Amino acid sequence: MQSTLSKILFGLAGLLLLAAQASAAGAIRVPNAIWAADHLFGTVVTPTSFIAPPEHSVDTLYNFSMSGLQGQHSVSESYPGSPDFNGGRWSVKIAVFTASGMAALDANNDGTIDAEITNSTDLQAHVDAGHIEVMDTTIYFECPMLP
Ligand SMILES: [Ca+2]
Repeated sequence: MQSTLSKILFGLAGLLLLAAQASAAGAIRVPNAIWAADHLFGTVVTPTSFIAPPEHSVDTLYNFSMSGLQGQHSVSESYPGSPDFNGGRWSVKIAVFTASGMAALDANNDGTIDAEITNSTDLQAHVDAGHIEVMDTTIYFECPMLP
């Protein structure tokens, strides 16, 4: 019992230490993070997040981390140079592959998408075809898109 509690507390301390290190570092550069308009942008992860911003002040970022397939980077509907780009302020949506989507996009059934979706137009086509379901979240955060 006490051993378990010690492990939990030790684990929490480790997490806090990691968070402190990330905070001290300020920002973490991540190359090749976000697809938009067939270009793979890098980003800088910062601890900046916010709650319920006005809809016009954010762009949609589709996250595939719980999609059911490996190998698909996030996809953005907007990007630097696009007239409606909000500078890297994001509203996150979760994209999940359906059974027909997995059959279509992972034909060799190895758990990794055969060819990545590289723009929001193609993503929407897959949604319309029933390959992807999109779920809203209340996750909002800021990270830039770097060429
Ligand atoms: Ca595959």
